[in-house]
Amino acid sequence: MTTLYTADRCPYAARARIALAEKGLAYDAVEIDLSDRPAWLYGKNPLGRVPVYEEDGGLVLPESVVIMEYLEERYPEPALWPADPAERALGRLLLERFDDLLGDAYYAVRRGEPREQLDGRLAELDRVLEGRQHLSGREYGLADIGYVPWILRALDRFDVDLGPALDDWLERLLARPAVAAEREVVAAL
Ligand SMILES: N[C@@H](CCC(=O)N[C@@H](CS)C(=O)NCC(=O)O)C(=O)O
Repeated sequence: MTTLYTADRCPYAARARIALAEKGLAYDAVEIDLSDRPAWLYGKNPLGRVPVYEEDGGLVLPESVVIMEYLEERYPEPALWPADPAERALGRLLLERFDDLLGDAYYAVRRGEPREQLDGRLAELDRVLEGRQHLSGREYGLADIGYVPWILRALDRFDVDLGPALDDWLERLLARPAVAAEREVVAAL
């Protein structure tokens, strides 16, 4: 059996949860108390962070993007990268620049800083989505999964306003059971 060391409140772990659900893969979820982490977690990830994905055969993978990419290569169906190489590249660019495009602004609000920068980032994402259905283009995929955990949490915690294109994108994503399940996780935090 596969194991995911995870935490409900962790949006990085949510990326792995959503990707696993989209692939229809069963796994044992081991919830980690991030305020009192077990020492053995550092044996699986020297940084002591979740998510960590582990297979019976011995493969141990930290880092949410690495886990998502591995799942995509190991279990190609259903595909979570678009067929078009340019759209894939665009999706990877969005994951690569996640901190600049959303993450840093989100965590600034978590630290109690004003929401202005986060509102600006959300407006940028709204503009990106004006011209496309999904973050990397025409098809749903890892770029969407890479961003939606923070959008769900920003709505729940900071009551942010989403522009119309971002709002439509979220509606499309929430029609997917894997993303709807993550909204339930957030609602129960
Ligand atoms: N780059 C990592 C970030 C993971 C991360 O920061 N996880 C947080 C919880 S959301 C954590 O474990 N924090 C504990 C720590 O940083 O010590 C990834 O993408 O998986």
